[in-house]
Amino acid sequence: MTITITAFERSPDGGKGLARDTRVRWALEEVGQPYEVRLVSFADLKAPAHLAINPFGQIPTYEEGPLSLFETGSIVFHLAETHDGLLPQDHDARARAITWMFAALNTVEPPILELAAARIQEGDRPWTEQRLPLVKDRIRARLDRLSACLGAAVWLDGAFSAGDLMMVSVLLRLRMSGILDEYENLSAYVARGEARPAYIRAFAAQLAVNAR
Ligand code: GTB
Repeated sequence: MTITITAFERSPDGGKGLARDTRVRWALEEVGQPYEVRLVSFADLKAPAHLAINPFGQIPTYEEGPLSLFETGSIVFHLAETHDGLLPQDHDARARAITWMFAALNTVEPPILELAAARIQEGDRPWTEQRLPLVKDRIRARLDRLSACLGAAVWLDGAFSAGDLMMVSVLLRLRMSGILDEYENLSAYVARGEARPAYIRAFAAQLAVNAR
């Protein structure tokens, strides 16, 4: 069955790969599944046809025959469960890899999203100058622990998994801030993720859309 995902017809990042369709593209490439992309405008996102697939009017979405999904975490988890390559077979190792997916989305990403909001949506507020250092320190509190946990390991728990795919994707959003450079092992971890052939293909595919 054909897999169709949605992505911005023009991503605000101009092709840096930060919009979340890149995470889904990466997972699809890791498991070797071909896919089609329906490009949507910001107006399309809030139109009834798209709201029927994602009630929040966002990308990415995933359609495969009668199955229609939204939420990047759920889509990547679905791909990892239905194909080999993104989750270990061993029951406990699988549970730990899934835990890292949740940790990426629920524990590490929220302060990173706060920083983006503080800069982009709230950048002109009089309190932004005072707020930014606080938000950055909340990110560092997470990265301090993540860095300690990763140590000198290649991936978070043995072989590369959907947990690493999600964690690397989340950390990539920090690159412009310079905070990632404060953590040598996390910078190297992200670079290893970006060097994976599946990531390179996913990045190139989204860039091809946004560089037009
Ligand atoms: N929890 C949802 C998920 O994980 O799928 C969040 C999805 C989401 O935030 N989608 C964003 C969206 O559709 C695009 S990815 N926004 C439009 C809207 O809400 O109306 C977030 C994003 C967008 C742009 C950049 N960028 O340009 O750097 C980075 C990340």
